[in-house]
Amino acid sequence: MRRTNPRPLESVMEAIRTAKSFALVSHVNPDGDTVGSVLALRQGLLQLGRPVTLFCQDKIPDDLAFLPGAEGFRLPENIAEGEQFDLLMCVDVSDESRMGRCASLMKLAKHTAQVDHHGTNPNFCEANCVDGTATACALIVKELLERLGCTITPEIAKCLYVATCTDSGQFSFPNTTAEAFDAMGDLMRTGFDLSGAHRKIYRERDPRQIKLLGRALNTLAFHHNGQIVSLQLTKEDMQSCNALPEHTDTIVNVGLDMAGVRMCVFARETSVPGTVKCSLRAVEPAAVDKVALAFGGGGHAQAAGCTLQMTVEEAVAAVVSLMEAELEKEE
Ligand SMILES: [Mn+2]
Repeated sequence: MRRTNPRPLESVMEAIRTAKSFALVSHVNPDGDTVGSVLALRQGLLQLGRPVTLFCQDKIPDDLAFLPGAEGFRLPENIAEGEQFDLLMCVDVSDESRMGRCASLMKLAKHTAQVDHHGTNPNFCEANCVDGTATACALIVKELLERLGCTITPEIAKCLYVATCTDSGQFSFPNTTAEAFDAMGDLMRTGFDLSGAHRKIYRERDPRQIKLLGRALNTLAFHHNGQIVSLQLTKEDMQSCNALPEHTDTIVNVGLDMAGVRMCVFARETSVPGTVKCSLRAVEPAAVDKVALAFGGGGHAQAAGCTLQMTVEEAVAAVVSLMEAELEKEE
């Protein structure tokens, strides 16, 4: 561990030392960081010889299911009569509402603690360690486990790697720090299977996703001198690939993977007749949130969405025309 200034983990460590049982909570719509961090923390706490239960209100995504212990997450509703925990720990949960229905577990715990890396966290637990400069919550968990005297096993390393890699855009986002790379060195020394873990999260796709992508790419069209890209799928495309809506999740991003492209819309017919879902993306500083908002949707500057009542062709034309207007504003 190369950090010279340790994080203020004392109150969290004290809460852990005095607890005989733990409940660990991941945030809603769980991502690699909240799942990987909880699973690493679980294995460390098990080394201390005390029972650990995991909770998340939503299903763990399929691409994270290979992480050790991922099958053990419980729904907050599946709590046994009279079940209690000494310490409930929130991991990567930026505020109480991010627990969703798991927030009801707070009152079943004798004490609460958290580790998090969202600077806006209001310190809603009794013991808090929030470091907004940490690349991923996993780096705080790693320091916590080391200071508790736990061994970073290859299985723990795999969880911490997946958490840090996914929250940093494979070590490319501005939140990527030297500490993240130092930590990776420590994790590599455990001998964990880096290539295998990377393949699980970034390469292995459901065949239906690839088939759908192929169909969507057949509709690839350029607008506004190649600065706007559109992609679309019909109900028939979905049915012939036997695909679910979740299999379309990353298609819109492919539209941005070309030089000169600044905005992309991916439009998909839903099972409701005449209803089209649109995903919008932009390359900074271009922004699509106002476009989504104009159609009653919403989101972030570079990732937004909306639902339109028209044909898929009409939806693409409508969104592209507002995208053009956005780009023309700056010209
Ligand atoms: Mn995170």
